[in-house]
Amino acid sequence: MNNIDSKEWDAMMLKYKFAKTKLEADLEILLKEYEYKNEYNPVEHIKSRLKSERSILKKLEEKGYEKNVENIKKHIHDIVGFRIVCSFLSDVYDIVGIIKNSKTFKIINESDYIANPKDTGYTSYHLNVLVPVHLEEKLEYIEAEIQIRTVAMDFWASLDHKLQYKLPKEIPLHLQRELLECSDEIKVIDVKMQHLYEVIKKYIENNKEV
Ligand code: 0O2
Repeated sequence: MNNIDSKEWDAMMLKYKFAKTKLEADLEILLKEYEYKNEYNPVEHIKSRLKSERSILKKLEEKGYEKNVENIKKHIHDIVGFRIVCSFLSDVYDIVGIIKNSKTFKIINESDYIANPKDTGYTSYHLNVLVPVHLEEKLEYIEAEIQIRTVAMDFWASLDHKLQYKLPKEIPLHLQRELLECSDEIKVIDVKMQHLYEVIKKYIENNKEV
């Protein structure tokens, strides 16, 4: 399936691995600093992964490109993937703000699929960043994708992934519609939880002992 020279493949993947390690450390610093300053941790959990060889080649094929390292670097944007799952809607935008304001990464693309959901009903905020990796002889910028979403969005995306996204064939239209409906219902819950969060915060503020 892969006719790319194995040494060339390993060298490419090693750099993505370095970028993943670097991004992990940088994000941890940014988020811990935020937590310290605000006495609040917006993160429920973080997942990271390196895309498998099979998924990389499948995606390249679907996009219609010839299998070579150059095309992988140019057209596959999520070999290093991070998912930051947070509690409330406002946390998503706060985290996006922290990453965008950081001098550590270069932002090369952003997609607000919360304001503009995908046709499937998928919602999340995507940031594509360049991670600076200091190699022995030079500095290289390696691409990574960070997905930021609430637990509710994550719940929908995980189940959708299982039900639909990875299936080779299109699922029937009425099932697609039901998935879309679930996404809409989840959106309503996210907005309600955000409202509750703000009301509770105000309540605590007003009832603080002086
Ligand atoms: P996996 O297995 O999660 O890694 P790109 O695909 O990046 O070249 P595109 O399509 O504009 O270009 O990228 P996008 O939409 O910003 O990001 C694609 C990723 O978003 C997917 O990666 C999924 O992780 C997620 N995603 C997008 N649409 C859906 C959806 O309808 N349902 C679910 N569950 N996830 C979605 P992969 O590599 O396709 O999959």
